[in-house]
Amino acid sequence: MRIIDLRSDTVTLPPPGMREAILTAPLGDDVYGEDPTVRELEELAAEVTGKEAALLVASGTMGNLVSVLTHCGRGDEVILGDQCHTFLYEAGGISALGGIHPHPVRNEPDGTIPLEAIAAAIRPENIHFPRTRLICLENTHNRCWGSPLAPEYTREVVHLARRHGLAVHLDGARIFNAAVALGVEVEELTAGVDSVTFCLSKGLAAPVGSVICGERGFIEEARRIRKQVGGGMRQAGIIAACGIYALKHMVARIAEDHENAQLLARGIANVDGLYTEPERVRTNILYFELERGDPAEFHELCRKRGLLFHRTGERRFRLVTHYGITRPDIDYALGILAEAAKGT
Ligand code: TLP
Repeated sequence: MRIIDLRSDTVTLPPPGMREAILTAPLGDDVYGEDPTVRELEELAAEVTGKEAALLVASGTMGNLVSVLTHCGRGDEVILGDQCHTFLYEAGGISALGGIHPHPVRNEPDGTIPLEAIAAAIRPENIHFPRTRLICLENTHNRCWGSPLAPEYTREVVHLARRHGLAVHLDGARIFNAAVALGVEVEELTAGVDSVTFCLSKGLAAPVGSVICGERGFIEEARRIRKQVGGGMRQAGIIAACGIYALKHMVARIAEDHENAQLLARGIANVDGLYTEPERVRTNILYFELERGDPAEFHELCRKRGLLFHRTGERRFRLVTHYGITRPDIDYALGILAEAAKGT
C-alpha cells in the first residue's frame, strides 16, 4: 500500500549522499574532543548561526534541556510560551532534572509572546519569588502553525532581556524553515540570543542530532552538562557527517516543503467538511479541523488508506510536509482526506 506519512518531518529518511558521507567520515572519540567530523560540524553550525561555538547533542529535547540547565540553577525561573515545545512536550525535563521553574505566558497565534506579557512575568527581587533567569522562544513555532518569528521580534525580546539581565534561549528546531520562509540568513534570526538549538533530524533529513550554538564559555559549560545527562557520544562523526551533508545540501530544498504545505492547505480548504486557514501556512506545518462526523473514525479511515498524521485536539489534526513528500503525494493525500471527510 502507498503510505503518505505526514505525522512529522522527523520521519524523513537520509538521502543517498548522506548515507555515503557516513562511510568516509574520519572518526575519533568525541568525549576526548577527538572526532574531526564532529568538530567540523560544530564549526559549521557556529558559523551558520553567527555564534562562537557549537555542541552536537542527541536530540532537540536534549538541546533545549542542556541549554536551560546551563543557563539556570535550581529554583530559577524560565519565561516561555504556553504553547512551546519545551513546556508541552519535553516530559517536564527542566523541572525533573534541573529543579527549574517554568513560567508559561500565553503565545499569540503567530508564535510570539507579547513583549508586555514577558515584561510583566519578570519577577522583582523578593524572597517569595523564584529568580527569573531566562526567556525561551521557539522559531518556527510548532503549535502555532509552524509560524516563523521575524528577526525584529527576536531582537526586541533580546533587548528586553538585556535590560533585566536575563538570557535568551531559542528553540530553533526548525530555524532553517524560518530562514527559507522569511528569505533571511539564519544568523539574522539568532542575532543576540545567548543560545540556540537547531535540529538536523527534521526538515534537513538527517537521521539523528541537534546542535546547540552560543558563546565559547557557554558551550564549554554545556559540554559538561551534556556529559552529566549521559549525552557524551564517542565516534559521533557518523552522525555529524550526516549533519554536515544536511547543512550543505538540504537547506534550499525546504522551499519545496513549504509549497507542498500551501497546496495541501488550499486543497483542504476546498473539501466539504474540513476547515483550515491556508493564509496561516508559512512553512511546512498546518492544522485542520473536521467539522462534522466522528474524528476518531475519520482519522482511522485515513490511516487505513495509507495517510498518516497526528490528531492534536478533539477535532483538530496536524500535517507536516518534508523531504520525500512529492507533489503527486499531496494530490493523493487530498483524495484520501476528501473521501474520509465524506465518511466513505
Ligand atoms: N517535535 C516533534 C514532537 O515532539 C511534537 C514533532 O513531531 O514536531 N522543539 C520543537 C519545536 C519540536 O517540534 C521538537 C520535536 C523538538 C524541539 C524536540 O526534538 P526531538 O524530537 O529531536 O527531541
